[in-house]
Amino acid sequence: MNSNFLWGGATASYQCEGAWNIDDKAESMWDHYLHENNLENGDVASDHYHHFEEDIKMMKDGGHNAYRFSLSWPRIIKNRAGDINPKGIAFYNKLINCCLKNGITPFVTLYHWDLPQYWQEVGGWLNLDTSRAFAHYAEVCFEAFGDKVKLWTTFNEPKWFTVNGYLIGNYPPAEHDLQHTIICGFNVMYANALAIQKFRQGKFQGQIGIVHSYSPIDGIDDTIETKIAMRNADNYANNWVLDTAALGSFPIDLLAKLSETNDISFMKPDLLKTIAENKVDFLGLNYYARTLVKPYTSGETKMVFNNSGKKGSTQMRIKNWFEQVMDPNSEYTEWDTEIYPKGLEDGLIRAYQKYHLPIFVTENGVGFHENINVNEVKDDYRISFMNDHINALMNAQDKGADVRGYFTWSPFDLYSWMNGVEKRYGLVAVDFSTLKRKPKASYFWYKKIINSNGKLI
Ligand code: BGP
Repeated sequence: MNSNFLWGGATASYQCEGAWNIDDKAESMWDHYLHENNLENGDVASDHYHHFEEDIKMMKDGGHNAYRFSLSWPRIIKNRAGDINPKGIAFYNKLINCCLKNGITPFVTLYHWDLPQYWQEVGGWLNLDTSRAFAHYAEVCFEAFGDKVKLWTTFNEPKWFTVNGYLIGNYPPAEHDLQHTIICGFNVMYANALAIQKFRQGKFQGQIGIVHSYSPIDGIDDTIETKIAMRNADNYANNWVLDTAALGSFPIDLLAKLSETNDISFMKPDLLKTIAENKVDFLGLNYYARTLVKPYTSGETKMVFNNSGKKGSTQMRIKNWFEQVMDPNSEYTEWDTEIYPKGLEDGLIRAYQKYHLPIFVTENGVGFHENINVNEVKDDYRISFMNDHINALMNAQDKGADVRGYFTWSPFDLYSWMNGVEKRYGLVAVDFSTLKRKPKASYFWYKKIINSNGKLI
């Protein structure tokens, strides 16, 4: 492992900060949606807003040399006019300074899903003004923090929040509408390009990338039908984000297939030109699992995600595209996530061979129900998961992939989008009633791995 390799953990503002209405923060679409529907929310979450010094100290003591976190747009920009909230800027300055003081490289995500509600009210990502406003917000952040932050990413997982928000209906605004899914996806990729344009025009130092929820595609056999299904699945799951961000254009066969059923005339030439001209410097890949597919046989599109932690409820079939299958020989978590480290190795090699860009594994981890009322949580399952995935990363490096960092999701317990505080991912346990922190066994294990720079894997 190169001595500059980044070892750390990743979080998202909404999932850990709490302080949802403090210091003039505006409401986010998640605040609004969860309050309105009376669902478990992140009003307090891990209260990182008031505990960040303790959390960062814990990272430092755990050997981390980097921290991936996101900035909250509604904490920084007050309204649609674009007015800046100085208290929001002050908070993130404190957080970034704390990282630097502890020898931790800040790795900053501009958008991890907490859209300001004042933009959602005028159509959110269906409105191109939101894309333009995102570029303004990005520029405010580059100017405010650019002297200290050198690694930026625009969006966390455009595919995941677009599909969950507009197709599956799990996330706000909870729609089931393919046309809106396509418009949202396009406007987000356009916003990504606009933010990169601001970064280049302002001659800010450092690098800018995007984070993708990467699910490498495997097929059940080698038939031509399965290969077509794999290509459809890859276009659906990966290519519309990665090709567009890294190569500057949407896959042609994807656009052709979409235009059979939908109107894509809103993808105007001037917008496509901006996308083509503003590409990323690196890729952030979040890896949880691969997708194993077979050809579509029959039935309407059906997408059900396991939000209950009860095995066997996941289903994904896209009419005339592909169907997802579970591998009877694989192990799955209670949330139906396949535990498949080889997918990370394969995926890193495929992504590097296709895009020739540096890659950071920006999230990798596993969620469990855990009893934290013990002296130390003995999370051997997490240790074995991380061990096997870091090993897979190193195999990919050995085979030539330029992988520059690994961020575990998550350095401490936080709020999970659909499962609240039930589904724990952290290396440090958080008692959500007292907000006390306590390292789990995986924290000490990760520290040894980092201190050996991966040699102990
Ligand atoms: C990723 C998101 C994270 C995080 C993680 C685990 O897709 O970027 O924000 O939540 O998944 O997901 P969950 O909490 O739903 O299990």
